[in-house]
Amino acid sequence: MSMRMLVTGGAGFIGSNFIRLALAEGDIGRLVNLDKLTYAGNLKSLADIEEDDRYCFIQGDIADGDLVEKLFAEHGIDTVVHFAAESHVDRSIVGPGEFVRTNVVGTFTLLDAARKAWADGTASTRRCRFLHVSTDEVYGSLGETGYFTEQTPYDPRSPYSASKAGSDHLASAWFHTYGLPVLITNCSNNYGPFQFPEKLIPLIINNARSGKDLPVYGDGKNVRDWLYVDDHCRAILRVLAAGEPGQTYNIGGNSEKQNIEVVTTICDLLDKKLGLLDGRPRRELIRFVKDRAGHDRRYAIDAGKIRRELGWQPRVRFEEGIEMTIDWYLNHQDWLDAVLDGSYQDYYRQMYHGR
Ligand code: NAD
Ligand code: TDX
Repeated sequence: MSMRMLVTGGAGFIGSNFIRLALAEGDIGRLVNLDKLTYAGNLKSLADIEEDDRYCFIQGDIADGDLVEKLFAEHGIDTVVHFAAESHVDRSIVGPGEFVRTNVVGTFTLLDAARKAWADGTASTRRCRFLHVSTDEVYGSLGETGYFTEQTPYDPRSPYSASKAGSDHLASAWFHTYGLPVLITNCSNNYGPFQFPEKLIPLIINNARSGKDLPVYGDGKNVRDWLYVDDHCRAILRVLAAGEPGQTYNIGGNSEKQNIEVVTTICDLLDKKLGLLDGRPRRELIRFVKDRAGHDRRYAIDAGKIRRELGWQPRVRFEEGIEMTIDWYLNHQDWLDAVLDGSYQDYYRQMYHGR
């Protein structure tokens, strides 16, 4: 039977990539996208699918219980893919309240609406799934060696990761206590088309293209494990199709890089594609700035479980993915202009002023 799916946060980076893939390749009868359209959400990211008969968009807040319950009933939802969140670590340091509200209270509201909706017998007649999308940041920070597995104890360090850890525990509790068919995925840093240019990769592409400073926090040697967004979305479809409720699946890109390597790679590729900037290499724009408070040193995922049990592994190597991403941003200046409105420019000035 085709899925009747509620996607939350579908106007954001990963959610919009997921909706596009799910409509193209998933068995979808209905897909409702519930998104508040914060600064991070933009319907321009979904312009090519908005006419699809199976798709509808609802602007609203995941913490609005009445709205969420109405959506379950009206659309006969049997599958939830929960992306909606405040997602940027730097913002969580300056304003943690919204992270607790959306990530913790919002997740609770959705879990409870699913529990009520599926307790009416839906789950006995249809296959129901609640997939909670989370992050490797809940596991804390690694030293030079080792990997996060599904057994790694939680040790969140930022208000963002603490709020995600809280939401993961709620999701897990709704499985154990109420039998809600919950699946949790914890993935590493995503990159690719439609990522808001406050995150490292699109920020550096955007600034380096036009000759602005490139802020690198601390010594630039923090390590992230980069996952191409399409690979992540394919993993989510796979977990929905074959994952076991109550289980957690780690999803990683097998592409560990120091931040400084990522930044210099982008500079060199842009020099090659666009030519030098006034005769100078873009690496000269790099500025080492004050470190992020509580900056996790290294993240790296052991994605062995999802590979062994569900047959998923990443297809895109970082070298290919970063080139595709740069080309996408160079060809979508209209999208960048649309998402970078005045409020973001103010935030950016505030963040970097005096660093
Ligand atoms: P994003 O910031 O690009 O998008 C978040 C979306 O959620 C936006 O469209 C926003 O409008 C919406 N939203 C925010 N608050 C809302 C609310 N209260 N009600 C309804 N909608 C709301 O985020 P992303 O990078 O696409 O991340 C999606 C999910 O994946 C998040 O849960 C994040 O924690 C997780 N994740 C992201 C990454 C990454 O590298 N981007 C890595 C691991 C996990
Ligand atoms: O200007 C910058 N300079 C810089 O050196 C920015 C924005 C970041 N950095 C560093 C900090 C990190 O070590 O680059 C690394 C990546 O930073 P972000 O893009 O902010 O991502 P990160 O903090 O690692 O978190 C991301 O991956 C995990 C997402 O934002 C989270 O939502 C996800 O859970």
